[in-house]
Amino acid sequence: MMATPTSIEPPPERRPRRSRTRTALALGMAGLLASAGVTALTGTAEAASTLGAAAAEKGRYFGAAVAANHLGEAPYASTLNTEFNSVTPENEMKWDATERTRGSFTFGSADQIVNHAQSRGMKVRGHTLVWHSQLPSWVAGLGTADLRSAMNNHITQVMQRYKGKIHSWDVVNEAFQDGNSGARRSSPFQDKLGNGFIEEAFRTARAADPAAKLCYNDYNTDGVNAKSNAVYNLVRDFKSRGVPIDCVGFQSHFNSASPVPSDYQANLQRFAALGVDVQITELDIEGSGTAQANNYGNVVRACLAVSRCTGITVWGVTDKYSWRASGTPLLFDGNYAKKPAYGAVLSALGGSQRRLYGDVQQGRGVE
Ligand code: 9MR
Repeated sequence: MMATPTSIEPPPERRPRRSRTRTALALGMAGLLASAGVTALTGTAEAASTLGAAAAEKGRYFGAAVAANHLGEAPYASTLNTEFNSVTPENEMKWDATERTRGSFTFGSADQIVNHAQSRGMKVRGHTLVWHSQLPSWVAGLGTADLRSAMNNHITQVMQRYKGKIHSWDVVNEAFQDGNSGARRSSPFQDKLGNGFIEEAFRTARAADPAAKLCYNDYNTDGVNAKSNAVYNLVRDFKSRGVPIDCVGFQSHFNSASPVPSDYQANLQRFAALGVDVQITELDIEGSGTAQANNYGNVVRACLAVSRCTGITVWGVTDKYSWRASGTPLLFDGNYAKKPAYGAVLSALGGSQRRLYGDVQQGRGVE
């Protein structure tokens, strides 16, 4: 069977519409080829060949955390631009980046990422407004009344800067303790403003940018446990009292000590049943090869099985710049080559990798 090399095809948007007869013939042929182990043929409806496009066909986004200072690296930018349709600034929107000195806001690096994304039609997740970490020391030094007004001002200024440009905001990040207590974590906000600080932050956030989805985001909440129960109770309480909250972010940082929980999907589902979207916000899974690929595939399938799981963000583009690079937890290796995990994610999303003409000549399969 001759196959036209994909590389000479125009992109889908410039291809003429096919007649119904041709499509039917092509589909019939695709069936025959599928039974011969060939996944697709030029001339059939093509599976999406990038993470973003495949996720979009499932009504989801597929994003990556990005760092402004890597955008000038050609393979970094081209991998980002080709594969992802959402970005999260990895550090650039945090308090220490945006308001290092009280009342003096700096948005240069965050602007760079937002502009990069907007000019390419990518969504932006805002990360993060109220968090105990990466917090300039002046915040911890404030008294209660000043801290309240500083928190609300910070939320308002940062959100208004990007009003209308942010799909979802991590309004409050990591407010609960690890372990079995289900208690709040000590932070300047918790210690001085008390339990009500989360509600106050969300109310302020809703007023600052009513179009943005407002998320609570945390780690070690990926399965059913004391910490996720505490978050669940918070969200249930907010929904019952009309406190604005639209989504819960599950960071999903996994490794052998903290594997993908067997009740991951069930946990996502129970939150969704409260009437919020769920998002996988910082996914990375340490490991390599088939084991890593299988874990990634399972995470993606869990999200797709939950209708309110609206998107997945991996916490970086390449292993090279991961916050835990030695664990090689991402989808592209340090040379931007696609790892087995990439293939598992793409295939779980219903996509398929495009083969080049050289692959056809060498019998590696065709499209
Ligand atoms: O990936 C981020 C890394 O570059 C920073 O040094 C670190 C500082 O705390 O934050 C990392 O991102 C964290 C995210 O903002 C919140 N969840 C945990 C992430 C990994 O530590």
